[in-house]
Amino acid sequence: MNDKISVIGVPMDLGADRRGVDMGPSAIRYAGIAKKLERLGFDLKDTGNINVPQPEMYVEAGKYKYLEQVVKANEQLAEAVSKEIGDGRFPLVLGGDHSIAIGTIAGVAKHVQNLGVIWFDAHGDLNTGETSPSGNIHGMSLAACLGYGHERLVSLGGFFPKLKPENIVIIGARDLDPGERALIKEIGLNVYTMHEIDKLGMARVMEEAIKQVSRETDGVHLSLDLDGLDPHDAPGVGTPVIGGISYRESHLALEILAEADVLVSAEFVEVNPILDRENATAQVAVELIGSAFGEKLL
Ligand code: B3U
Ligand code: MN
Ligand code: MN
Repeated sequence: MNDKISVIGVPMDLGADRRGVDMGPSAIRYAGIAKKLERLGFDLKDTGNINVPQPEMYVEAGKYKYLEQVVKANEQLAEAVSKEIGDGRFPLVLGGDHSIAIGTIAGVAKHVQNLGVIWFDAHGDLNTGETSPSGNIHGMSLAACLGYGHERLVSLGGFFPKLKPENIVIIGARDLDPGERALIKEIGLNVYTMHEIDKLGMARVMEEAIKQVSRETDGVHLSLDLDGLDPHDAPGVGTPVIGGISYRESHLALEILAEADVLVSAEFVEVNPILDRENATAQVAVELIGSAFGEKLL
C-alpha cells in the first residue's frame, strides 16, 4: 500500500439536489481523519476542497439537474486526482454526493488502464437521464463511467468508457430502479444485493468480489456511499434505505479489502451532517477509512 495519502474534499450537493451533503468533507475532517491516518503511520497531505458553486445561484430542473456545474467541478476533481497520483500519492476523496465518482474515476483511470471498482451502495447509481426518477446525477455516476448517459458525463476527462462491467462489483444494493435492473442484466454486472450478503456472509462476498475486480486489472478503486450501511449505523445520509450493511459487516469488508492490498484510490461519499446525529456518520466514515487503510483491532 502506498504510504502517502492526499485528501481531496469535494463539497458537492448539486448531484443530490439537496443541501447538507456539501458539508460532508468538513464533517469527516472534524471527526478526525488526519489523526487517524497519521497514527497509522501515513504521510498525509490535505489538498483542500474543490470549488463547487452554490445551488441557490441557479434555477434547475430537467433530466440532468445542474449538469453544467456538476461537469465543471468533476473536471477539476479529475485533474486534482490525476495530479496526486502523478506525484506518487494515493487520492482519498471526501464527498459530497456520489456524482463526484465521475471525476474521481476519470482522474484515476487516466493512470490505471484497467481499473477495478468496488462500489458500496444501497443504490446502483446506474440511471441515465432517461431512466432516472429524480434527474439527480448522483444516481447516474456509475452508468456514466460505463459509458451510459449524457455525453458530457460519459466523456468527462476526454475518454470513455472508464470502466468495463466485468471489473466492477456493487455491494449492498437494495433500492434499484427498473432502468437500473435492465442495465445490470444487459451488461451482466455483478451485484451483491443484501440478499447475497445475508446468504453468503460478508467475508465470502468480499473474497469473491476482490478476486473478480483484481483478476484482470491494474488496481482497484473503492467508492463507498455511506448509505450502503444501515441507517441505524449511518443515519446522516440523504436517501437512507432500511435493511443495509451493518457496522460490523462494513468494517469486516474493509479489513478484508485492506489485507488484499489492491487499492489505488478511494472515496467516501454522501455524508450529510444536517441529517446526522452528532456527527455519527462522519465518525463511522473515519473509522471505516481506518479499516480500509489497515487499522486492526489487535
Ligand atoms: N435511484 C434513485 C435514488 C438515489 C440514487 N442514489 C441516491 N439516491 N443516493 C435516483 O434518483 O437515481
Ligand atoms: Mn451512491
Ligand atoms: Mn446510495
